[in-house]
Amino acid sequence: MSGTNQILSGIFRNMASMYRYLGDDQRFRALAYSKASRVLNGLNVDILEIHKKNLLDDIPGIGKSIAQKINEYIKTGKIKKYEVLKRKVPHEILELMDISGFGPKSVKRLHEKLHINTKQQLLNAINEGRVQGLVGFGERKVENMRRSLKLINQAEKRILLTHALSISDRILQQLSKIKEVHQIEVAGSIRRKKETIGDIDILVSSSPKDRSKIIKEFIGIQGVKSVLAKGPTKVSILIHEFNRQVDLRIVDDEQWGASLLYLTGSKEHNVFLRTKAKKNGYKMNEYGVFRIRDGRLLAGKTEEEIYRLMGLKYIPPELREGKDEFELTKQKMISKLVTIDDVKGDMHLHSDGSDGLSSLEKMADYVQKYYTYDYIVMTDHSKSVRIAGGMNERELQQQINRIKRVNKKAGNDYIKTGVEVDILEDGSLDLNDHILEKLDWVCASIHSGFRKDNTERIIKACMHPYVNCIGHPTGRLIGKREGYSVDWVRVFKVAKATGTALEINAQPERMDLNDELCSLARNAGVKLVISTDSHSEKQFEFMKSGIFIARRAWCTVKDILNTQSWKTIEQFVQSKRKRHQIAGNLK
Ligand code: DGT
Ligand code: CA
Ligand code: CA
Ligand code: ZN
Repeated sequence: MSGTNQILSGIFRNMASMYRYLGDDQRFRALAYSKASRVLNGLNVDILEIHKKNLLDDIPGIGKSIAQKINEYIKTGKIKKYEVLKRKVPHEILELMDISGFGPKSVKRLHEKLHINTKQQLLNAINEGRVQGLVGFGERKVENMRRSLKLINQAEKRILLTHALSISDRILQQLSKIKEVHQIEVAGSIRRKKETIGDIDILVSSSPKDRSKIIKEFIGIQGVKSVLAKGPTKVSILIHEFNRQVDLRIVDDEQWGASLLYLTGSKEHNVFLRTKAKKNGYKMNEYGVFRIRDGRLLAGKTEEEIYRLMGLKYIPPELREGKDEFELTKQKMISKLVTIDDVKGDMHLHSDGSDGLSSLEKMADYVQKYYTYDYIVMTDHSKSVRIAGGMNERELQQQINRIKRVNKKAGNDYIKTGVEVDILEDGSLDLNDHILEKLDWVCASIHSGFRKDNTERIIKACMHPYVNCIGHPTGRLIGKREGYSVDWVRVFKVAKATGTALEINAQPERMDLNDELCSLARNAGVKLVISTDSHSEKQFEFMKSGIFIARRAWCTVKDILNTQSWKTIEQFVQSKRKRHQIAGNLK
C-alpha cells in the first residue's frame, strides 16, 4: 500500500481532536472524523485504488463531506479545512488529550490563560511553576502532564514496529526491482523485530560498478524529504512518512553475510561474537571473519557460514539481543521456537456487536478465506466499556444465538463464543456468572483505573472460575500510557496455579505482554495466548507481531495455547472449572 491510508487516518484523528477542542456543538463532526480515522486505519485496500475507481463515496462509515476531503488530499496533497483548523487550535498539545484526565477544557485554559501552543511551551511553563497556580491544575494533574510529555517526547524518537515494517517493505519492494541489486534485506532493529524502531537500515549487495546507479534510484524513491549524507557505499535519507531516517549500505556479494550480521546487531550480540572470534584466533568485522595469523578470509558470504565457523547454531535475528541467546543454542531450543505457521486460531476479536467495524459474519468469512486457522473466538466488550458499545447479558445471549445459527448454516463449529469482560474497580466482573458459564472462552481485561496498583484486581479475576485469560495485562499504550503497577511475580504464580492464561496482545500500540514480561511469564510456567484484538479484517495481520514477541521471549508451541487444537483449549477451560467445583464442594 502507498501509506496514504495511514496519513489520512492520522489527519482525521487530529481533526477529530480539534473539533472536540472547539466545543460541544462540534461533537458530531468530532465523532464523524474519529470514525473516518478508524475506518481508514482498518481498510484493507489502498485508498488510492478506491479513488482511481471513483468509489470514495461507497466506503462504509465515511460520509460525503469526508470523502471530498480525501479526494482533495489525493489531488492537492492538502486539506484546506485542516490547515484552517491548525491555525485556530493549539494543535501541538492536542495529543495530550489522549491521556486520561486531561480533556479539551484543560487545553483551552492553558491556551487562553498562559498562551501555551506547543509542547515545549507547556514543559517550560510546568518547570517554571506557572501551571501549578492555575485553577483546576492540582499538583497530581501537573505531574501527570509532565509524565505524558516525557512519553510523547520518547515516542517521537521511535516509531512502532508495524509502521517501520510498512515503510521498509515498500522500499524493499521498489529497490528489488532494480536488476543490478543482487541481494537485499532490512537490517538493524527492524530485522530483530524490536517493538519500536529508531531508524531504518537496509543492506544491498551488488557489483561495485553498479553502486552509483542503485544509490541514484534510492534517492529518487517516492516520499524522500532530504538526503542527509551520501558516500560511495552509504547513503542516509529522510523520508516524509513519520519523518524517518533510512540508511542504505551497499556491499559486495562476498561480504553479504558479514555485513548483514554486523548491521542487524544488536551491538551486544556483535560484541559477544567478536570476543568469541578473538578467542579462536579470528578477527571479525563487517567484511568477514579472518584468521589473525595470516589474514586469510575464512567466512563472510552468508550469516550461516559465520555462525558455523564459530561453532554456533544459526541464531534467528529476533534473538540477537546479547541476552544468553548463545546458551539457548546449546539447548537445541532454537528450532522449536513458535512460528506463524503454528497458529491455529485467533482468540480475541471484535465485531460491530461492540466497537469493531464489521459484522461477526464478515470477520469470520474473512479469516476463513485468508487464514488456515481452525477456530476464532468472538470477544466483544461488556457493558461497562460504554465508549466501545459494550454488550449486556441479553445482548451477549443474542450474539451467542447468532453465532450458533451461523455455525449451523456453515455446518461447522468455527466461531467460538466468548467475551472480553471488563474487570471492574473491585476485581469483580462486569457480567453475571449465568452468561459467562455459557461461553467457550472468557478474556477479562482492565479498561479503567490505570493510575493505581492493579495487582489485587488481576489476581481476583484469575481466581474467577470462568476467566480463562487476562487481556492486555499491563494496560500500556506505547508512547501514550505507561502500564499500571502490578506485582508480576505474584500474578504469574496465581495465573499458573489457577489455570489462567495471559495474553500477548498484538495490537501495534499495545504489544502487551511485551517480550520481557512474556519471558518471565513463560519461565513461571504460565500459558500464553497470542491475539490480534482485531477491530477490522485487516488487523488479523497483527498475529505476526505477536509471534515476534513470543519468539523474542523464547516461546515454543507448548507455551502458546492458540497453537493447540480446540480440544486442548476446551480441556484448559474445563479443568479450571472442575477444580473450582471440587473446591466448592469441599467448603
Ligand atoms: P534503532 O535504529 O535505534 O532502532 O536500533 P538499531 O539496532 O537498528 O541501531 P542502529 O540503526 O544505530 O545500527 C544498526 C546496527 O548496526 C546495529 O544494530 C548494530 C550495528 N552497529 C551500529 N553501530 C555500531 C557500533 O558502534 N558497534 C557495533 N558493533 N555495531 C554497531
Ligand atoms: Ca536502525
Ligand atoms: Ca542506522
Ligand atoms: Zn479488546
